[in-house]
Amino acid sequence: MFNQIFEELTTSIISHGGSKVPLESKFKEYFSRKKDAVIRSFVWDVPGFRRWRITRMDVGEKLQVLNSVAYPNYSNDQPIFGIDFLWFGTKKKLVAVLDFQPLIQNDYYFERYFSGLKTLKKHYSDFNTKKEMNLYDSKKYFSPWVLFYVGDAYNLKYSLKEVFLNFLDKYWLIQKLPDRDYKSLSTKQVKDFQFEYDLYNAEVDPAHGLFKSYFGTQWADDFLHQFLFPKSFRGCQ
Ligand code: BLA
Repeated sequence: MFNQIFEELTTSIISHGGSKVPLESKFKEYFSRKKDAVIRSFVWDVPGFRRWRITRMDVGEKLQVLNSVAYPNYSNDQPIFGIDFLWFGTKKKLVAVLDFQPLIQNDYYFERYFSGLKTLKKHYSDFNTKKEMNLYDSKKYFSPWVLFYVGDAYNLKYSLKEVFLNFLDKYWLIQKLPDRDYKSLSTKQVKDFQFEYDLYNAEVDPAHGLFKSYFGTQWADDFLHQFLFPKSFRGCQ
């Protein structure tokens, strides 16, 4: 599950000038003690971004995960790229979340950055899970047009790969928006919001328990604060 999407994302990053950043070995690949789970991560240096990370977790039929977050440079106030795909094979349950994660919730900002995502939201009507988010606050770093699917993977009308590729295309497009008279957030504001994103997510991320159960508390804490959300790490600049 998600192999093709992972390959497509990697290819697209490379075609946008991305190069791989070396990673500490315990974050690059880590096995559970019982060797029934493995988690692999990748970081890319992509023009226009200060960090683009991808994580895959493989627990066989029990669980497959593809998660990716891209933080634009502080000089750019565009939303953070975020996807979270989970496949619980034995339950046949797919959770798929794709969003342009907004730094702020306001119409002026939404008007600039969200026309592409709005179009996808209209088109992919399955990605309209009414279920309230119970772990995250849907007003914090989620847009009103978040593509959110929970359910049987086989009931999806569209292939997840197609949805993903269109989503990715729309995201690349917002990088090329002309300045016109757009009044962006300041570099300092972008930095503050991106830091707060890490702090907030390190607090609420539902993956922490999962990581703990497979990889132990120490590794789970390190992974959460040093890899997934490094600005939540005490001592970071
Ligand atoms: C839900 N994400 C989840 C759940 C898990 C993860 C275990 C609960 C699924 C369930 O039982 O229904 C797992 N999250 C992970 C993993 C990583 C992670 C393994 O960060 C890291 C490798 N989450 C994101 C990003 C988005 C996101 C970038 O990390 C947004 C695009 C969204 N995940 C998201 C949402 C839910 C979720 C909205 C549903 C939570 C809810 O209902 O409140």
